[in-house]
Amino acid sequence: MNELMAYYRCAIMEVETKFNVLNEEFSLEYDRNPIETIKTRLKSTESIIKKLVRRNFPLTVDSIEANLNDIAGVRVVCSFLEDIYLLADCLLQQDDVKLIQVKDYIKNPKPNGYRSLHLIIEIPIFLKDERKDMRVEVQLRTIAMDFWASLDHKLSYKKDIPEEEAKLLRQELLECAQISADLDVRMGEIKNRIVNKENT
Ligand code: 0O2
Repeated sequence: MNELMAYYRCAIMEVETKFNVLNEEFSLEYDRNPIETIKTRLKSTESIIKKLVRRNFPLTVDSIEANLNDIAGVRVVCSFLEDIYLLADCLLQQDDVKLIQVKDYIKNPKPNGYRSLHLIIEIPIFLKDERKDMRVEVQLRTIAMDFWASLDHKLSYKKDIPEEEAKLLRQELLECAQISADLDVRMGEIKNRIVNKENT
């Protein structure tokens, strides 16, 4: 288990570096950074066990590698919507990156209003005398989507809110998701108008 977790940590480092390289290149070429922040996390043993049990998978180390795609997580937060797809394309073009699954919760938001682009990718890590292909879940979202998701996360972990109140809060959050989606579009349009003015 310790070995497997170390491999996932290496995979996280590889993916984080790829995004840092892209950010650096964009900064040189266009004089702006598409990435605001990169957050990484390794799923805790407790969450791994819960997920295996929930999905009726065997509780073994091999089963973790075979059945779970989100042990290694990299979350990339961008200012603008278009940067999400630009970065995703740049990542997926790289010849050591294999796309396993795309979940586009921006084009198809979850019923609660959650939006983000999720990619499950496989990338190699090179050990002393072996190459291992590791799966990593990459979540790309805007600052507004991240802001929304962290509040939603807070609500879903608060178990002591009366159901009636929780229902109202979920409804409010759904409305805020729409407002923040509109804001993302408008901010992108303003940015493009500014860029176009600079270029004329
Ligand atoms: P944490 O703490 O972020 O790790 P799959 O993994 O594909 O078999 P799953 O788990 O439904 O199935 O995957 P999905 O839908 O791609 O979502 C996985 C992750 O996306 C979650 O991880 C969250 O990080 C985020 N996410 C998805 N839906 C929501 C949502 O409605 N609200 C918020 N705030 N985040 C969401 P974990 O493992 O749940 O948590």
